[in-house]
Amino acid sequence: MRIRNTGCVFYIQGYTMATRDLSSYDAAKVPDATGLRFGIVVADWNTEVTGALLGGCIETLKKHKINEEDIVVKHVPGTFELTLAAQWLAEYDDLDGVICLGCVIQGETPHFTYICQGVTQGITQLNLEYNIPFIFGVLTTLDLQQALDRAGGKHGNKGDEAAITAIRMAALQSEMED
Ligand code: DLZ
Repeated sequence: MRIRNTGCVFYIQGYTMATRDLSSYDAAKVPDATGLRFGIVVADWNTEVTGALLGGCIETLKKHKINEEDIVVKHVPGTFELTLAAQWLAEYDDLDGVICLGCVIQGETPHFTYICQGVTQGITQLNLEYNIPFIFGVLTTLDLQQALDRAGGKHGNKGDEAAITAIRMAALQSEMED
C-alpha cells in the first residue's frame, strides 16, 4: 500500500481520506463575528446526524458572539430541498450568509448520486447568483457510521466547520467591500 502524507490528507491508492478534525481550528484566527446574522437550512432526512450538525453549528456561532436571535433556522424534508430553502432565506431575510446542513448516505440505488449532484450544483449556483456566501455543510458518506464520525464523532463535527466557514466568508466579503 502506497501512503503519501501531505500534512492533512492521506492518499491511499487513489482514495483520499480526510484525517483532520472538523471541529479543530485556531479560535484566535477567526474574525470578529459580532453583529453578523446567519440563516441555517437543515435537512430532516438522517435526522440523528443532521440534528448533531445543527447543534454543533449553532453552538459554534454562539461561541463567536452571534446572538441567538440572529440565527434563523429552517427545516426541510431532505438534502435535495436545501437549495430552494436557502434561496428563500436569502430572499426574505437580511442575512450575512446561509449555512446548508444535510447528510446523504449511499444506498443500493443511484439516488445518492443524483441528490449529491443536485445539492452541490444548486448551492454552487446560489453562491454565484447572490451576494452572500452559501456554505456547503453536507455530509456525503458511504454508511451511517462515517456520517456519525463527522457529526460530533471521532472526526469532529461538520456543523462546527460550516459555522467557522460562514464567519470567515462573511468577514472576507466585508473586508473586500470596505
Ligand atoms: C429520497 C432520499 C434518499 C433515498 N436518501 C436521502 C439521504 O440519504 N439524505 C437526504 O437528505 N435525503 C434523502 N432522500 C430525500 C431527498 O433529499 C428528497 O427529500 C426527496 O427526493 C424529495 O425531493
